[in-house]
Amino acid sequence: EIAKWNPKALDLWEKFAVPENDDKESFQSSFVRHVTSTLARSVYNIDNFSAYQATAHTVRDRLIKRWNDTQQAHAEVGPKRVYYLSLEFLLGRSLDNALLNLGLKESYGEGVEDLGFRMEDVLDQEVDAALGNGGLGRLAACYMDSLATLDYPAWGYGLRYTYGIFQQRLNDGFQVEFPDYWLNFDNPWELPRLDVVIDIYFGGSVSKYTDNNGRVRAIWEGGEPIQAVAYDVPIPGYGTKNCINIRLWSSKPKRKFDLKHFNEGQYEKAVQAQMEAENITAVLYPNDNHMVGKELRLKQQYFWVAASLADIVRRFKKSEKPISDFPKQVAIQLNDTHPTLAIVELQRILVDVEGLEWDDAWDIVTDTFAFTNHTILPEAMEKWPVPVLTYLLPRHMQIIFDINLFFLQSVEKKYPDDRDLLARLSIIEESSPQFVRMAHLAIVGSHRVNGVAELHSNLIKTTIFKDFVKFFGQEKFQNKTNGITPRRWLHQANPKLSDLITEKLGNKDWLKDLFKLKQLEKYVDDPDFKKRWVAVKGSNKARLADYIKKQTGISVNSNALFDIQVKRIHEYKRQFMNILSVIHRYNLLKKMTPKQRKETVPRVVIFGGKAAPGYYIAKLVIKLINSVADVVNKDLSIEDTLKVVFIPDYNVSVAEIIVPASDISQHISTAGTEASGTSNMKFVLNGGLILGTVDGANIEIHEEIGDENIFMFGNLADKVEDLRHAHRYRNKQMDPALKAVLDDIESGHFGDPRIFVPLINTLTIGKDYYLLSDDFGSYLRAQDMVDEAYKDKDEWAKKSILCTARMGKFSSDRAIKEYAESIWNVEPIPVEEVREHKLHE
Ligand code: 7GP
Repeated sequence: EIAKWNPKALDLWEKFAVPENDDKESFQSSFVRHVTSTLARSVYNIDNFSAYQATAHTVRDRLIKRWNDTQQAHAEVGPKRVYYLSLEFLLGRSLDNALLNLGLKESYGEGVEDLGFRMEDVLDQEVDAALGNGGLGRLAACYMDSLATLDYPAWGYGLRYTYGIFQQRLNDGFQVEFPDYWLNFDNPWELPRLDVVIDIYFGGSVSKYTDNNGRVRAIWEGGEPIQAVAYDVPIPGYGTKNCINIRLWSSKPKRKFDLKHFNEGQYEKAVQAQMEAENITAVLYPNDNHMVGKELRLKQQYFWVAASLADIVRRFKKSEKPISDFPKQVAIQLNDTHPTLAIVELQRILVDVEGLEWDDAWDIVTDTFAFTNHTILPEAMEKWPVPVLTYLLPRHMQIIFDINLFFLQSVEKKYPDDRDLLARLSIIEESSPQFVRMAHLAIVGSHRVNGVAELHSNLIKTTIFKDFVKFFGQEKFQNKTNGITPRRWLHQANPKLSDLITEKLGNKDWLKDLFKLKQLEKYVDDPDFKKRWVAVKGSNKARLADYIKKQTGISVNSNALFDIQVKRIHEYKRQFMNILSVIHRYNLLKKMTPKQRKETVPRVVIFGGKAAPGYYIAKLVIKLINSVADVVNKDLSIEDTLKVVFIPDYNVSVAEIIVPASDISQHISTAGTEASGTSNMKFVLNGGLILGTVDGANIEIHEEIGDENIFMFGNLADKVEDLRHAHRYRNKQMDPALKAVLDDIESGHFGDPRIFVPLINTLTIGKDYYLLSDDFGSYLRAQDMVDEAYKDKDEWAKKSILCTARMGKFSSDRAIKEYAESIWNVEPIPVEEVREHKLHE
């Protein structure tokens, strides 16, 4: 207010504002100031890590400015906001990304060099923010980048885990897990909001009372509160001043100390409550595509959605609009079923706290929420025991029963006497104990439900959610094919290719409109361009070869075909089939004459990925890969025609080195099991071809890039059930090539074969659920086609260019626009325009 009234003060505020158009010098002055004042160091005791911190703090200052301006603009306009609720945000590193999105990379790079450092080394000091498992968490991060870039008034809500996804190391070829204590040093990418604190209750009891209008109402009085403290993570858009927010909640005890116990001399008991409160956000559950029914996980979920909803409702109330306007101001997207309790919590707030009638409240709730499903794997479907919910959240359990009752009554009305239908649709599974089916609750409480690729969206409509489609109709069920951000996955990860593209297209517009890459097609037959394209790929392969040497000690030939499969280790993703085909290849190479070997294409087969700590079979796959690598890499007789590498601790920043370096990457899930996949998009965008099954987004990538530029194989999704049936009841013959490979393992060729018995049993006793045997033959044939195609370097280069050129569809910008237009109904709010407008007022 003072600034407004006093022009002199206003001038001062302007003069000393954080600079908007930064240059080398303003960077250096801020850098030195942060070294001196923030880090308490000097030129005599500063290392690369301190240089990283000083640079990060300088960028942080700029981010905070933009973040504030953005929030202020939103507050002025009062638009409908979208809230993305995700239990995982797999952000990776922030410094490089922020420098590029803010357009500061060049000036700061020069600035830091003058001061005696190399930007590359500085960037390399940062630890990943690894608050996610895999696809679902990384998708959330890409979506936040697009929401910011497209100027949408959006917020992310998540948890600030003290321990992110574990670090993976190898011991004798076995995975061992180490805690990821990522907050060991200060984290410049968050703003602690110790003033934004919300009390969260568990347990307690529900009582009934009669209100002034004579209606019976419920009131929940929870037990001891736990505090949710907000930590805000600014997310800058590319080429815009907008900077949005991810709000992560951290748990802490409300009362510091239990005085009663303390006075009784029970010190341990006194601190116990404190520790239990802090436990809630201590650790990310390390399971991908798999539900583990731990009570602490359920507490995490409620803690997070209750804090987020309290925050959202508080912000809505500031607008002073009537509560019936809530869905006009608020869209909430549920990233899978993890935040489903938000539906129940909003209903509770509207009915119990705001005093609305049930039906009016329920209309608001369903108009507000939309739900994305990310998997059809049965073991990933969330369900919670009714008894556990009843004692942790007694009022919520009542509300769930009421939601179910009213829902089933409406089903009964439309389809009288179809009791099987009622049982199939019910939110409650009538087992003993009973369970709450979270996906059912999410569907009933949302106005839109979507899958993440065409095939997946069709499959959920015809399988797991079939009865819901029958009841609610088709319109409620949509497809939103996933996308990835080209800023991180091309511009940042592959600077050489980005420069080449920008030079050819004449500007960087393609980074905001990825369909512009189409213009590259003009140059597919330009020999000079092709040569440069191939040189970029070569240098990215050399960079990866260096990384492999450093991490594993293995030397690989960068002229070989780089064949990569990096993703979480899971039976449905079939890394097992890949390593079995490597053994097959190795045995062929050994039988060849030197002349024949000379004519074959040398390969480096690269694996990476974490197995959930309790996933025994997945861990055996890692061990088998390493055992095969040990034998193959030592065998001089095959003359460097084959190398096998397992890169440890695959994560986002490692992916940024791996993705630009592929010739071929593998996406070989059993048809119908991989909902979409997103790394497939990243590899192809970087000019890598793919070898894949007819599954997930592979299908749409194929549609875009054309038959000649992709290697597809395997049985189709609609055959899977019949094939499984045949394995179960007809003792299907195993593919002979596969049988030979298994015999080779059992002979002890790759170390003590007893270790691998349970793994091999999945194909025999286990009836080969993921159909390796059925796809093995066509997989080997597809591999041969890859080898053949790679021999024609010129044609391969052409394919590579066409891959990149045709990836426009897979930008997360396209995906986010589709969500905004057909689910959320939100509009962009460009901060700069709002500020201009204000100046003219
Ligand atoms: C993954 C899917 O497995 C992957 O195919 C998809 O690309 C990704 O989500 C993003 O949509 N699912 C998970 O990561 C997961 O854990 C269960 O889903 C909740």
